[in-house]
Amino acid sequence: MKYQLMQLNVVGDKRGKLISLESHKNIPFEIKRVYYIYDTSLEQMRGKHAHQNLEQLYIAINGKCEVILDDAITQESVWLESPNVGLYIGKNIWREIRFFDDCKLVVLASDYYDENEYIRDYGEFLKVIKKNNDE
Ligand code: T46
Repeated sequence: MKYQLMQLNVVGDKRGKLISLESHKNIPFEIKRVYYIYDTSLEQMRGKHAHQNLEQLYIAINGKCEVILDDAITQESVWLESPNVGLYIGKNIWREIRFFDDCKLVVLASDYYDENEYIRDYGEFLKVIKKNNDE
């Protein structure tokens, strides 16, 4: 499964804490886009898709969230609940996200937004993975 929990270096002093994110230094891709999700609801799951060409890093800077990751063979659940932990997610991983405690999720992405590279149907996702494996 192409995901990794990454510990982010914290620079702290009596004024508070600071974390810096830099392409190809502590982030394993070039950051082309940053977006964030907030005002999240306990009842509403997000995600339910995979990306054919995108790598991302999730950071829960407030609250917590559960990310369910699926590579078409296994499903794993990862909890994010600290601003100094990032979750790297590679290409072709189906993900579903549940939010708790007013979670604010910052996402770094390796490319600009492109709806065409999303796979939003789980059956289609399984077909793409099978095709990739057959090639
Ligand atoms: C992911 C999770 C964590 C844009 O216009 N620009 C953007 O950069 C993004 C990410 C979305 N949008 C539009 C597309 C939809 O009309 O915002 C709307 C909501 O997007 P979506 O339904 O894809 O939201 P989530 O939370 O299900 O998924 C998003 C990302 O798409 C996805 O890559 O990993 O956040």
